[in-house]
Amino acid sequence: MTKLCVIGLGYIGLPTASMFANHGLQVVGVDINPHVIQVLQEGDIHIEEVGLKDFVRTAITSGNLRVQTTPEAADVFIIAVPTPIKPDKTADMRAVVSATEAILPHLRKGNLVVLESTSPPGTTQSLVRPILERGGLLAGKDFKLAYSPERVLPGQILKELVDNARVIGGVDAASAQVGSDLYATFVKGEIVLTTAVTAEMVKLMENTFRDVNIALANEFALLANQIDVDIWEAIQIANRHPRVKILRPGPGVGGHCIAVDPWFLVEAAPTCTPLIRQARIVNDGMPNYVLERAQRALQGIASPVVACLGLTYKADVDDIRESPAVEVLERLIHAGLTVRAYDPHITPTDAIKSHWANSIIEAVRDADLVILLVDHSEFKTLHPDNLTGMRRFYLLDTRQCVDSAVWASIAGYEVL
Ligand code: SAJ
Repeated sequence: MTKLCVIGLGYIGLPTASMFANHGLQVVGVDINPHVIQVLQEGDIHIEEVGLKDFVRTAITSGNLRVQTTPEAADVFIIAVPTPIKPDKTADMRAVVSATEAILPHLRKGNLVVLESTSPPGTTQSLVRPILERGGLLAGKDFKLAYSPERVLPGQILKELVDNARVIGGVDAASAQVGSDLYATFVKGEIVLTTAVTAEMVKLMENTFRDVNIALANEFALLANQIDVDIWEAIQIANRHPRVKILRPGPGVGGHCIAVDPWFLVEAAPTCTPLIRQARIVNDGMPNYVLERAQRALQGIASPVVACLGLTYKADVDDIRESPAVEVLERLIHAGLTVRAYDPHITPTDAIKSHWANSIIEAVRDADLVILLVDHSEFKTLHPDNLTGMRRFYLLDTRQCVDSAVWASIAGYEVL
């Protein structure tokens, strides 16, 4: 029986640890946050993800998954800790460093260490490897070392963990092979073997591809607004071309991945990445554009009240990290407007509490403008009749969320 130690029990580590456990492996899940461990031990989870609560509970009650705050000896160590971005747009690798250092006292001959955290190219070889070799064991010779990025979509993690193709990059071919054998425990998609640095680059390229394409859609939206074209209709028609697939414009790109990862490529080679940098700038500019559109819609209104519907970074998740919707909210407040916000997927943080409404009705009461910032399922059926109590009827839909067939003829409805 292989014993695993998974360091980091967040959006990736927790499903991964549970997945291995539910496939019969002995797993120790480690998180430095005692609150996370307590919540898990009480049979709950600290994040929202479809089907995850029952999945984790099954893993824990089977006895195959134990959770604790420190690592212990195991055959395999998986590092799945956050790699956020610093204010200067370079990667903050402190969690990877401390997770690797925490493994070091337990590292034995024959172990496999896999880094899953999204990381700048070269991290496995140049950052993780030297730390692990401090104890005298050599990567490739005494223990195996590989990089295998997670590529799952929040909202579909349990499905994509199994079905997606998986890339495993080793510091040598044997490390990649042992890593592949491990993930074959549950991965049904193709498992592709390569070098560690290629696997790191692949992960960053995927998210950068999406970021650049969303930036193009956003730029089209700005342009369409200036020349009075309905961007959604234009995209729909353009996408009938067999080789065109324009993504969806919106209030910006959020989440812990796509808004962050392209910067790791810019950091690696600033002079060859102007397009990647510019795409980030375009997407980061969208919350301000939403503010401008809101101000335009509110022109001439004294002491306007704005209702924001949706604060998460995208639909049907509870994650507000890097959320453009939160940034729009902050900008509206900063601009001196009275703002109320509602999101059915979150409990308000302290920063948001004073602007919080407990329902759509409460949020829109006496408002002069409603801005739809996230296309949550709950908002898709929003009907003009639900917006009763507004002082002035006006909806700005930044996500093409509501049914435009119902709304198009209604005065006071506009899309991004
Ligand atoms: N967005 C748009 N327009 C679109 C698509 C997305 O504005 O057409 C916005 C979303 O609203 C959101 C942001 O982009 O704010 C990112 O959302 P997303 O659904 O594109 O991606 P994430 O961040 O939830 O997950 C991505 C995925 N990467 C790719 O699709 C290439 C996922 O597979 C990765 O595993 C994940 O990043 C990650 O962890 O890196």
